[in-house]
Amino acid sequence: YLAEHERKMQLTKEEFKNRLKRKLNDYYEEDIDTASTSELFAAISAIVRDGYAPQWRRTRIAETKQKEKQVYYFSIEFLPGTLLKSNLLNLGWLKTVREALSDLGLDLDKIAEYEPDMALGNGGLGRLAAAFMDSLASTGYTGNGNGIRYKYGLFKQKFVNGYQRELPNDWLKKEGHWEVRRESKSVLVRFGGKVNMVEDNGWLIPQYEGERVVRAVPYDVAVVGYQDGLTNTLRLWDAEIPPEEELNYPTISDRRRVEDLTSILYPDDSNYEGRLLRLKQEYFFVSAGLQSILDYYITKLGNKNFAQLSDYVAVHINDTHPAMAIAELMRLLVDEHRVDWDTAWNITQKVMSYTNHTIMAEAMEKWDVNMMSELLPRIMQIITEIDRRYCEGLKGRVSDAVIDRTRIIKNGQVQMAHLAIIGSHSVNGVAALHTQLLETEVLKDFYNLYPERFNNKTNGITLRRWLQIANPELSDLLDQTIGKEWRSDSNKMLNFEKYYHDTKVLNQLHEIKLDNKKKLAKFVKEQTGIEIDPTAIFDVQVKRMHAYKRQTLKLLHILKLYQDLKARIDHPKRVIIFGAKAAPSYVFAKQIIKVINETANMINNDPDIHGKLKVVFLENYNVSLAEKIIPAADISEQISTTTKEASGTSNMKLMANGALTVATMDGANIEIKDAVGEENIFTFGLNKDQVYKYYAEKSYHPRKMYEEDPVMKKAVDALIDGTVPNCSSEGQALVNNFLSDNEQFLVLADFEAYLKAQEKVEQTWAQKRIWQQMSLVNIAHSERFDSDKTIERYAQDIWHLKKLKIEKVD
Ligand code: 26Q
Repeated sequence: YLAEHERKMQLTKEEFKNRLKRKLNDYYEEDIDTASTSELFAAISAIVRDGYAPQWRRTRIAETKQKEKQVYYFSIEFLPGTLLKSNLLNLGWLKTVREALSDLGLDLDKIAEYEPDMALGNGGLGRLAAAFMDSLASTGYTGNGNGIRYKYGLFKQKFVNGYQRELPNDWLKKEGHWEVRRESKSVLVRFGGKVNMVEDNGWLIPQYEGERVVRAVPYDVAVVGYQDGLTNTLRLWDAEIPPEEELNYPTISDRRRVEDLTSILYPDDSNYEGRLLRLKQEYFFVSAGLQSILDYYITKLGNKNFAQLSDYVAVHINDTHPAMAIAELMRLLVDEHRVDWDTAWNITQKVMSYTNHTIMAEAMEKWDVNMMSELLPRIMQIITEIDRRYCEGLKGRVSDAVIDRTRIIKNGQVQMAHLAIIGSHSVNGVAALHTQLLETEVLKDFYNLYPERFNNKTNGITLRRWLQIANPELSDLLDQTIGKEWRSDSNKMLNFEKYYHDTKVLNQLHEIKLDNKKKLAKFVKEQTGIEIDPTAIFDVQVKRMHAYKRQTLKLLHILKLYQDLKARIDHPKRVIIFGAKAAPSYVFAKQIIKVINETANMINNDPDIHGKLKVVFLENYNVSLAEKIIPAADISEQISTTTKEASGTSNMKLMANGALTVATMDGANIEIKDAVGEENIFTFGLNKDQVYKYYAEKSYHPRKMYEEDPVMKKAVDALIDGTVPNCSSEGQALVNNFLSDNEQFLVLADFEAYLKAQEKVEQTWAQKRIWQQMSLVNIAHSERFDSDKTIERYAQDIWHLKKLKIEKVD
């Protein structure tokens, strides 16, 4: 074990080498030159765990001693990616370990490749939760993550014949886990059965009959803060059969049902399906999390007065998936701890806060009342009572129509967003436009009722991962120009603008980008066999596959470029790079993948094109792949239908790495434009009023646009006239969609403007110096989207946290 003072002692290369030798010997009886990559990974990760253990303990001790308020971030998804390099970076060990390994003839990056991504999330929402965990620890707030330890992470994507195939992601099979099983902190979660309310000393308490009891066992993952930050905990729950209940699970299928609870992450992004297992998952981690919070409050803080709970505890609900936390906290307070309803409701509202991540109707969770009554009878009673009191409280004060529109239970369904808003003191959107749309459109009734609850918290990203880890060359350039302080104080990045006219720095920027593009080209060659030219424009769209994100608009642009090149109309060399998973049940998204793959195949093998255009669709886009692609991007495609992308976060990552953005005025793109100025971004497309006008007037007639614009018609027709081979039914599906008056995402309406924006891209590309200057401005201003700053705003405005002070040891 390590002595207390060792953390402070800077790890030397020699000391690291000694520890590595010892670990390899102890674990595997191997030496450095005989150990396999997996053994090296396991040994190094063990050294890292020893490295953060003292700070993890100190953080726990300081928490219970100082009793500062803590936030519990409840999220059904956490998407941290790999942890080895980020833990090394945050410990201040990255450079030393890299050099020590290199002395030994080993490559840290190769060893780090062994680690499977912790992919317990789909996309933006899960990645944001992981960034917030990192930022809470790094800024000194005690933040706890609460989620599910899925046995299988998000599926692995393969392409077979251009079609997406899904493979299981059995991430726990590999060695060197970061998690610690904490059996002593297990709690019981109850499902099903019947409830009877019986009187006990004048108190109505529930008696359960025939319910199933599941044991929730936490696995804790350390969240290592940067440098002198805290080491916080991400607590992920696994479901097991309680030892004392073994007899109640006689058959294999009974047992299987318990395992199933935490077996898979639902692979849906922005789409909701009312599946029973999903409802079980939601209640499972919510109940376990809240029970462990109250246990801590009572035993560790020695507090029995729940009226003060909100002075010590904030629970954050990440989208509606954990919204049952509101009913479950009521249940625990009223039934288990005998707090009267009004007091309990007061406490609950003060404790809870909620983030909305979408305005799309199909993503809004609604659970069937009958399903919920059967699975969670007491919770359903409590929600019914919350709803009854909500309606009663408003009766006569507002119109019946407003009550009807905003109540929780309607048409036999529980509206989870309504529960989340009614039970919280804070409701936030994730970018300025998104919050504005919540207030004026989607949630306007609620905004009129409770304007003080609404606030904006524009998303952020962790620059540590997206610059320091993913782009060390650019990070070194920042060090050499503006000094190293930007690494802990991102405001300093603004000083990079001072180099706007510095030819040497502009050239260095160019060289670094070229270098990153060469590395990606090598990777692309290995993965796909496709040769790409590092001097071409690398045009990147990486995000989930979804109609509203409009990868189809990019596809039409590709077809137009291809047709031009065939007709000997010249364009600068371009490589279009896609990364995108489709939800397995999302037929249209899968059709888009097939069509893009066939288009890529056609173009990449057409000798007429002379390699002027390449299309690369990389398989299995995830955090690790993002770390390879993003530093190599020249262009960032952020082309969602205005009003549909709540924020977006890949836009921020790409900007930080010097890519120039082609953007609709949607989500956080607007704030990127505000930060860099109109002249440093390529904007295009319908604005929000034009989009809403189409919807309100039902005046969208794309077929007319198609008939009247020969360029558009030619690009669209390529999908059905045999130009793009091997996908006639999928191509037809896309065209039918484009031409329908019901097409919600207005792809053709933005086509012409998009081409114009891309022409501007080409003109700018020809002016290398201007391009580098724009890139420099984008890098400098990415400081605005540092998730450390976002988390400071949550901590101050919503959670009311103070920073924890850890006694320095020397
Ligand atoms: C709900 C019910 C049942 C099954 C699945 C779901 C489900 C799962 C995931 C619904 C939605 C999601 C994910 C949503 C998401 O990632 N939204 C994105 O959040 C980002 C962070 O705020 C934003 O930047 C993106 O704009 C938003 O699309």
